[in-house]
Amino acid sequence: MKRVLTTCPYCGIGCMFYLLVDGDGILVGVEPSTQHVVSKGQLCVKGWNAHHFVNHPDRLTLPMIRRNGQLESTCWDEALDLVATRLKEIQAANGSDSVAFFSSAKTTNEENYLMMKLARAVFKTNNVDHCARLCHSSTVIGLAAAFGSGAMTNSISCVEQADCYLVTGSNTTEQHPLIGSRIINNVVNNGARLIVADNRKIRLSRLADIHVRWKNGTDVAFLNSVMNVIIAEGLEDTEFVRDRTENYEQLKRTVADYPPERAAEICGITPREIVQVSRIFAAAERAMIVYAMGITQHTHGVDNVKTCANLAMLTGNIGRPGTGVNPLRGQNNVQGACDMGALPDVYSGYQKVAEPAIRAKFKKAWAVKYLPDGAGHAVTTAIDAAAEGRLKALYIMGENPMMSDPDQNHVRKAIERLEFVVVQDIFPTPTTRYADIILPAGSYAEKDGTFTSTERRVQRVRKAIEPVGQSRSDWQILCDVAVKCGYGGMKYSSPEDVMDEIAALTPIYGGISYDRIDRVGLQWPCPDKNHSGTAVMHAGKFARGLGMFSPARYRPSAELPDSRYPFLLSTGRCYFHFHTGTMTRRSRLLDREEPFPFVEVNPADAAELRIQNRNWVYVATRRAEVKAMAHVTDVVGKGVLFMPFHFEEGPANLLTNNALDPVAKIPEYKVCAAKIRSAP
Ligand SMILES: Nc1nc2c(c(=O)[nH]1)N[C@H]1C(S)=C(S)[C@@H](COP(=O)(O)OP(=O)(O)OC[C@H]3O[C@@H](n4cnc5c(=O)[nH]c(N)nc54)[C@H](O)[C@@H]3O)O[C@H]1N2
Ligand SMILES: Nc1nc2c(c(=O)[nH]1)N[C@H]1C(S)=C(S)[C@@H](COP(=O)(O)OP(=O)(O)OC[C@H]3O[C@@H](n4cnc5c(=O)[nH]c(N)nc54)[C@H](O)[C@@H]3O)O[C@H]1N2
Ligand code: SF4
Ligand SMILES: [Mo]
Repeated sequence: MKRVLTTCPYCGIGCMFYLLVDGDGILVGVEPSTQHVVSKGQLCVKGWNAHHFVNHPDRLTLPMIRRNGQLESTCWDEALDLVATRLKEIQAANGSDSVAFFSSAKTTNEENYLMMKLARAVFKTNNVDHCARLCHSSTVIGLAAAFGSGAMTNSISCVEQADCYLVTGSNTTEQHPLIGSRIINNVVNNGARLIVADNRKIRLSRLADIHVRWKNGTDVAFLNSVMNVIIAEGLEDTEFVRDRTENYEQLKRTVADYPPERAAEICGITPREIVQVSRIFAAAERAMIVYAMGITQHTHGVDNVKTCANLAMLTGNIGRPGTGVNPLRGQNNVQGACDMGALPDVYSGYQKVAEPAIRAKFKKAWAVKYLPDGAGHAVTTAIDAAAEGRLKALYIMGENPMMSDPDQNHVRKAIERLEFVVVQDIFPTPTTRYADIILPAGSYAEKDGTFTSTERRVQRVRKAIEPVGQSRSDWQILCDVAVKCGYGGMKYSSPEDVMDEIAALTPIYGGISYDRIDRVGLQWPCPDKNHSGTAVMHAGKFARGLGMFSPARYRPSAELPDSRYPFLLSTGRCYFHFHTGTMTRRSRLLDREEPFPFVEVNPADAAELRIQNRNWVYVATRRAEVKAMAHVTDVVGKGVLFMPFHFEEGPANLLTNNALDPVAKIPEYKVCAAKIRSAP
């Protein structure tokens, strides 16, 4: 039996494990790494099952081309030729920005770097983005404004050193299990204080000192009010505010408008709860804010993030172990996809496309005469542009927008209107159905590369088996396309070559190389080969110099319940499935645990509507109606419905609203108006 050390392909925690390969080259299991800094011999249920989907019979094994409306298998040469010629033709006819690229937080750093290089160097467009748009784009923008860097400020090991947590909009034990278990241990064993702010009774709320069940979408009012109390009671960290921040007067003025009585009314809680949270949080020596999608996926997502940053700075909880503002990044390599510049306005390392000196550096390195300077389309605005006929072609690698983007009918119309769609995936998906060409990719188990985890740790991914069928690694496919386009600057002998180029061009990755991260990954910023990486950011000095207080005012969500649609529908995830289910629903043991699309309904609402547990129901919004199984449970508050978006046969994203945050362009997945009735 061969044991190959690699990194989990599911969540951003980045556990490393061994893939077990038998004598016939078949994956037979997973064994946790006892040496790994984060997993320490543990994995969650998805990690334990991460080998199952790889050899599933549904794997895409041959390139496919659409002929007379039907997808037919073909050879690589024809498929790659057609990708190159059609994209070039469309561009020649409609201009560079008529083509867009969706990169992938499932794929490696090297592959994300290559896709953004293909878009920029070969196709001369900044239309490149990925699912971070749907996830932490508010964080990238909000924390960059406050601190000068959009990443998690601290490390996973720091979680054990906090003496108080504010967990808000993060279902930590289900979505980031190995961070959730660290919080539980510290609360149970060491008496750390725990504040949970979430409408749902998540697992952590059972252990919380206080669980605040405010109305979804009212975080700015709540946190402003918490800061109002802290200032009123003189609990702020005066020294930190004086020495390390700017714009405090502005913050003070803004939060003065949020006394607890007013905020409590907006949030649907009591003023007393606000005062309690303020005192617990401010009293802590090391208080840590942990947040995820409940904060970011709103039309005021950036405001939510800035408000979290304000609270951390006001109380001096940043730049030390056990503190910080910690956005838990979701996908295995979403941190890396952002770091690699699979974003419409930056190259790798957040180097701005708008800056002439940066463009000059990349022009020289990539041996091209021209690189575009204007920001390109985001995932969400690309879909809107396609719907309006402004975008003509889309190259999608490792994303499933038909199921993950908001308002599925809108997405379908947009994709149908495109002249040419390339989809590069490991499985058939609702998105491949609309492809003109499907390129079969190798999974994480079939290639070398790196993923960057939520704590900015760059770790190795290693090839354990040969690619299934004729599938090829994404990095090879992208290079092949570039060659077919006549570009000579994307010929590499291995992903390691690509990482050397990344390190040379990307200051925060300057010291990363495969030999240095052979066993243990390094945390960026790691500027040179002698630097040992950075566990805690902003110690002594923020990345931007002084921390910037960026006060925000409460703005209601775009679509609120009314008499016709009286429920607030919130969407998200469950423990056993991952996103659009392409991998977990093909893992027998995982799908068995949660086999049906479901909606959580509060018992009081269910009684009124005569809905019983496990009844089938219809959930409807202004956009569509979806059938799902009712889970009658007080996990959700009265008037709130919660649906995960994992199920193709009951897709939550038929229902969601594609209203966007004006700056981050992130959709409001967490709030829309809905109604529910029994299915006959
Ligand atoms: N098992 C599993 N794990 C995953 C994933 C998966 O699909 N499955 N996906 C990964 C990815 S990419 C991501 S981004 C993360 C997401 O991880 P999380 O963000 O933790 O997951 P969600 O279920 O989207 O939402 C979390 C919580 O936000 C709360 N919430 C909703 N609205 C609000 C609000 O207005 N304010 C506040 N304070 N809270 C609110 C919800 O009640 C919910 O409990 O998980 C990662 N891990
Ligand atoms: N309603 C609602 N919608 C949401 C959210 C929500 O909370 N509510 N959350 C949003 C968030 S946070 C996120 S991150 C997005 C996720 O949105 P997506 O990224 O679109 O969802 P995934 O299912 O992770 O899609 C990844 C695709 O990559 C494929 N894949 C896996 N490995 C590889 C590989 O090595 N190579 C290639 N080429 N393909 C591969 C998988 O088969 C799958 O089709 O969803 C968003 N959508
Ligand atoms: S916690 Fe995340 S990285 Fe670790 S095994 Fe589970 S899904 Fe994989
Ligand atoms: Mo995400």
